[in-house]
Amino acid sequence: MRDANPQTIYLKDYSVPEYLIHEVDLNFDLGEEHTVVVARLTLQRNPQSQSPNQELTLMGEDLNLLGVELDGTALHAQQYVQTDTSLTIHQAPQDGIFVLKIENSINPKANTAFEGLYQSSTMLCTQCEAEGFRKITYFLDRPDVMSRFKTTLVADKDKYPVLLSNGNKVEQGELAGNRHWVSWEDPFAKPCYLFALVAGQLECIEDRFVTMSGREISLQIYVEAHDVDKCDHAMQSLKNAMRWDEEVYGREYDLDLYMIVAVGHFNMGAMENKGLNIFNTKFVLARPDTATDSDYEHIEGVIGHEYFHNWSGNRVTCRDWFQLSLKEGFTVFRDQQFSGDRASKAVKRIEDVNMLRARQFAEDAGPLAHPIRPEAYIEINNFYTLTVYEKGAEVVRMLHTLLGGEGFRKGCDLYFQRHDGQAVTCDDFVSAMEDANGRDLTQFRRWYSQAGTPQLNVEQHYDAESGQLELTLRQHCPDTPGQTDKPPLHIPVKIGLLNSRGQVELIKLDGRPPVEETVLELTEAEQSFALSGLAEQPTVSWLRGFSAPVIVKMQRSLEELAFLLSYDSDTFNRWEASQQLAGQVIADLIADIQQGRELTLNPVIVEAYTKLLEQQWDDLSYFSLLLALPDESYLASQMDVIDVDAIHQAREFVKKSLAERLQAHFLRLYRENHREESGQFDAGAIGRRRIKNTCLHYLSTLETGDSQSLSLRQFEGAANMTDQMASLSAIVNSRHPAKQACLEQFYRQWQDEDLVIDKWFALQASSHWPGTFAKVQQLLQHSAFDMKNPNRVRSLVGAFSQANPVHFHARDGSGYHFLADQVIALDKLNPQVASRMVTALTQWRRYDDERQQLMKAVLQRIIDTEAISTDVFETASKSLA
Ligand code: B3K
Ligand code: ZN
Repeated sequence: MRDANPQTIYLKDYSVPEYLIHEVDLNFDLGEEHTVVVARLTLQRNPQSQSPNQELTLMGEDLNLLGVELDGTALHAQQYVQTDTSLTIHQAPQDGIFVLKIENSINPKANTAFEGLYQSSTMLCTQCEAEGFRKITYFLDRPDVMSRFKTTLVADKDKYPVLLSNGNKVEQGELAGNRHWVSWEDPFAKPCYLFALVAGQLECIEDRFVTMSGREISLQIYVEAHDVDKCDHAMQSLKNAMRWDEEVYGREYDLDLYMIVAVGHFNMGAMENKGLNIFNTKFVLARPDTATDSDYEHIEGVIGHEYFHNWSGNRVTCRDWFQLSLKEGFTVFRDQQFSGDRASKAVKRIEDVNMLRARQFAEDAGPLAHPIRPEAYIEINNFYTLTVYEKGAEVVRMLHTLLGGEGFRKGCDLYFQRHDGQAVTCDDFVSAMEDANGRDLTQFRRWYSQAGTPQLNVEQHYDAESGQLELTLRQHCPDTPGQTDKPPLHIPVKIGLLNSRGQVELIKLDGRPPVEETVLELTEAEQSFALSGLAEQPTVSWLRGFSAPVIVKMQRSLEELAFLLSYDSDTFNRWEASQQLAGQVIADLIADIQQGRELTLNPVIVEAYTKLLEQQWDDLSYFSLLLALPDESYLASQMDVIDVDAIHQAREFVKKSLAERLQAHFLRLYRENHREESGQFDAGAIGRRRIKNTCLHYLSTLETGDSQSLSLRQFEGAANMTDQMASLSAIVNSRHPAKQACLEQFYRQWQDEDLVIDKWFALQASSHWPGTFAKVQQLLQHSAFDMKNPNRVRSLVGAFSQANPVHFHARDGSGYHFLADQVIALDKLNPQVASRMVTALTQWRRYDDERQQLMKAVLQRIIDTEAISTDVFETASKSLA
């Protein structure tokens, strides 16, 4: 391991900083291989610190120290001590303000980990969250140290004509030798993780936004010249997000300038640096012919997410990294609400829950399970997880459900008012919700400290004589690493009732006025609720809108599911019924495959689908979700021992059988909705494309001449990327004579568009067609593959290991060895991304013995690799533990 003794950091050890940094004055003399940083820090001993320590220890990594001055006097070597990770000043002043000047140099080009200052194509940019600022200069790199930053950038005028940092541009000038400089000042105190700088040859797209109080904000998106035609959607999304946050949360933007820069090399999606967001190009650039409808939606979602951070994250930030969900869970909830309001609420909720259940539930049930507020970590970058983000958002959503929209808004207002300019905790957030609403949320707080997905058993007992329905709920949270015997949680369970004709039956509970739906607040391990005045036994629609991140354990017959699929007025539960119905049909077929029985399709699903296909639908995106079979990953989560091959075979069998039986319907729907149109990003056009492409995928399983020419015609005539990708995917995942030719044609057409070529890699890497593994190995040697580019790595190695269960889990272990080889190679360049790739192996306990052994062996091989990073070490060793 690179660090022989990786240190674990504990939440319980938190103490306030010993020093505060009020002002930071930074000067960068920029060069790709040699950048000199001069930092003038105005410090003071923190009056709140009880520590007797008289030394000042700053964090710093990979820095070349050139000199230190204290209040204008150079310190000599005995007055400070340097280690690989720190700089300690002996006898730092204990009273009053003092100024420390530190000069150091760094090499951005050698920085392939993309943390700190690094090079992406011809530009220089930064990524500081969580702990990247210490790779720029020595600092108190912790979020509860908040400072006002002034930054001056000096660089060659031709190489770096654009020089950006946080806040407002205050001055600029020319220097000898074709150099220039620009100074920036950010009036808001911030933690250093929100610092950013960008230098490069960039084009700027400009617009403006007038805030609710009438202030005019300049909006700027910076991209490389060849991408200026792909920024309109991002700009519109930004304006939509700004308006939405005013209307829904009453939050206004605070600086006069909002900048977004798109960079091609980025470890994640985007970063909310104050006034200067830095984005992965994937979440900015879109043109109808280069980006799919989903890309358009994701761009709007991520632009919104980073914008919303300006309040939930920047104005009010985290006290320490254990509180990460304070800003991330809340901001994900906000971006989910935003996207739901912009398009279809029903579709957005289903997509979010689908992802949560397929991926976060697996994380919560595996060796890496942790609460949304973790208690210990080795490498904080490993804790930007589905749990902190997605489950964190569900926890905030439950507060919204329990307090109601208005109560939740009151809580948010109080939170922002009380803590503006502070670094606070998850507890502070819940306290604001309590105080604004006069509610006691003591028990609710357990959601922050308890890991694992709770299971809910529900039972109902109807008494015809009294007309009473008794609902009994039992909750249980399984053991997770380090946590057993968990006390009950406060769970909001939203329900509705349907009578035998499928109509709404009113709920009468505890003498309250009858309502169409209600939230049962489950707080005990077991609790009953009595509903009265029911002339017949109703059907209960449980956990409407997925009101809590739990697993409901109950048996429903296929007939009951078909009934709910036809009549449930809750759009989420109606979809849920479709998933459970198809899931049960597939589960029976899996058992047939495992026992060598012949496969026949249960007619219940054909009937249910026929009914759906015969109805008229307004929201075609929602309709296409009702027709989509559950993902293989979701089906896997339902099995005790995951049988990837049987899951795949059973699901394909259902898909093909449905296509055979319902061919005429699918073809009609396809024809009704197919247009050779350039992409129009509105709900109607997106819905048409979704339903049409869903039909195309069913039809392509038939592998008839007709179905093959249908996909080929769509591929050749496609004037938007959604249609082009959908048809190419149908072709690649079937026995199509034009497969190779289409792949080559696509590559030739798009070879200059990196994001489209990423799709080309990902589509081939996730294909279930035989021969995919050999193809993936070939693609690794392709001239367009680049291990140094995280998007490319994710599109090949990530797609193969995380979105291709049949081939990744090949019985001979070839997929596992392949992944281990790539992780080990990538770790030398980019530990953060390498560590993410390891998570494909984390669920090893869920597979059969043979696969378990193979997966364990490669995890061990990764751990035993010389000089493996602490990032990868933590993920791999905790996976094995
Ligand atoms: N806050 C960043 C994530 C930083 C990840 C550091 N490893 C993006 C976001 O969640 O908005
Ligand atoms: Zn975020």
